[in-house]
Amino acid sequence: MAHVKVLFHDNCFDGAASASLFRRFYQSKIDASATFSFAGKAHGMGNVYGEGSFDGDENVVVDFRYSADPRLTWWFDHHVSAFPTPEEEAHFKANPSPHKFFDPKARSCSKFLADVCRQTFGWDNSAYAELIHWADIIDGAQFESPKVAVELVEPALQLMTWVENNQDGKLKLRFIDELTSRKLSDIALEPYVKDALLPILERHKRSVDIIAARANIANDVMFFDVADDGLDAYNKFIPYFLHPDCRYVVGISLTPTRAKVSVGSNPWNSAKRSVNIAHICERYGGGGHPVVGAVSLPVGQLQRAREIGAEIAEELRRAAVKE
Ligand SMILES: [Mn+2]
Repeated sequence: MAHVKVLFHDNCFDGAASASLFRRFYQSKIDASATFSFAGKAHGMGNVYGEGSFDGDENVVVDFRYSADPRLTWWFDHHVSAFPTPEEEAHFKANPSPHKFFDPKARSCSKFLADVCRQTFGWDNSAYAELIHWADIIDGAQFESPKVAVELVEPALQLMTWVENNQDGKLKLRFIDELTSRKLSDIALEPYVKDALLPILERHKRSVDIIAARANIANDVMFFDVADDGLDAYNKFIPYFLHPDCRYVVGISLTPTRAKVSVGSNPWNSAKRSVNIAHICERYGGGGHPVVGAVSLPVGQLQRAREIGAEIAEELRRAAVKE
């Protein structure tokens, strides 16, 4: 019996949905008897695929960066910074595989994977239409308004918030399983989600107040530093909810494992942008998408993260003035 190891973007709705969809696809079109294991991956500097990452008969990466490791057999990603080095990009181009797919224009890995597997392998994924729809809205930041994204009334948005905060490995697996076996509104009512969300939503409300207090706005760019506030995760749409007119946002935060510079552009501001945030972040060892990205540093380098954040905010302010 083949064992399929799936590595996915951790603490991300699109990552969990992609992992869940891949399993259903594989069971339905490749091997119904395969066994599966899952491991979440977080962005970081250097080689993120350590020893033991690719220990399955099939090793699959979804919604996360490429690896030239010959043991990688399936790959789906849409991150602009999917190739941390030119060598990896060259490797991908020189080694075309019928099981490795990359589209930096795709809004979500979930919809990309679902579309590719339908077109290429004849996979009927109509049973998962609700999940694919919401993963695409969430990862593509296609919410109607910042209010919808911050008030979190929709079950899918509650699940997005839960997955971004959940650190329980067993529940990650349960969640990945349920995403493609139950309705999103039913999962959102499960005690493991509902009970965990209560304090998270409380903290969410508090984080709106903290970010409001820390916001520093100039030239339509908002800069905020919550590293001293114990706010390690927050809804990335809060800045646009608070200041709908701002074009770019740079935030500094401190998690137990990293000092983080988050960079974003306002999805509800349609004026043309002259910068590519992924490229800006790449200059500092980070990455992401043209419209949102991040730079992660070790916890001990918070001061450096603050300097990088200030530099990026300055660069965005210069760009915003001209736009
Ligand atoms: Mn994604």
